Amino acid sequence: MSQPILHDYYRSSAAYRVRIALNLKGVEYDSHPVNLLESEQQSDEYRALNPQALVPMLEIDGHKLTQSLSIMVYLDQRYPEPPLIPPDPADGAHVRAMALAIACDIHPLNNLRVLKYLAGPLRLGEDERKDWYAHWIEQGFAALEAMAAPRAGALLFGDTPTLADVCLVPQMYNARRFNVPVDTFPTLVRANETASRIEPFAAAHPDRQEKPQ
Ligand SMILES: N[C@@H](CCC(=O)N[C@@H](CS)C(=O)NCC(=O)O)C(=O)O
Repeated sequence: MSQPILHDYYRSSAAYRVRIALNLKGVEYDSHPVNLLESEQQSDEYRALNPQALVPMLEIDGHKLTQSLSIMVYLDQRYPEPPLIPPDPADGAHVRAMALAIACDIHPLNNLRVLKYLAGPLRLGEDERKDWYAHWIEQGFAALEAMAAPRAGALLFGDTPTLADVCLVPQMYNARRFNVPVDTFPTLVRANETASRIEPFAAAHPDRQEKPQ
């Protein structure tokens, strides 16, 4: 069976999640960059792979998988060690809630196609778009901080990496890239710093990926 292929973009935070998960599971893969700034995700060829025209997309075990959280659950079932979701049902629900708070309630509002729509049809200027971007991160991180703090350790849930940390690190990268202040979220900052020192997270960082020409 050939190696999995990740359709990837170095600065895509959803793809960054999947890179971290693949690295944590020790799964080697080939990266196929899709240049979002050149709208390669809109091509007929790519839409045939992913009708949503989004990265990531993972070809693995003869399957074509989309949606980063769904891909990570597949990886967790296919490669159970180390688990991304704690086995206790209530602990698992808590970890999934934190991951979903990022992946469903923060990230989609600041996606490239949303920002393009604000700039294009809605004619929002750069300052307004920056406010929009910061607003959803600040509101989402405030809630996540309150969710995480009671059960956090060095990471978002105890001291072992989970799906929640896998989603946090790319979102924190986005926040810092757009100069959104994060100092008021000490649990999130601590978890991000701890996770970023773990090699499977570090190796997935955008600075360590192939950049489009
Ligand atoms: N819910 C999807 C989101 C995927 C997504 O939004 N990908 C972004 C990059 S982070 C993308 O491909 N954007 C292209 C566009 O907006 O046209 C997932 O988790 O996989």
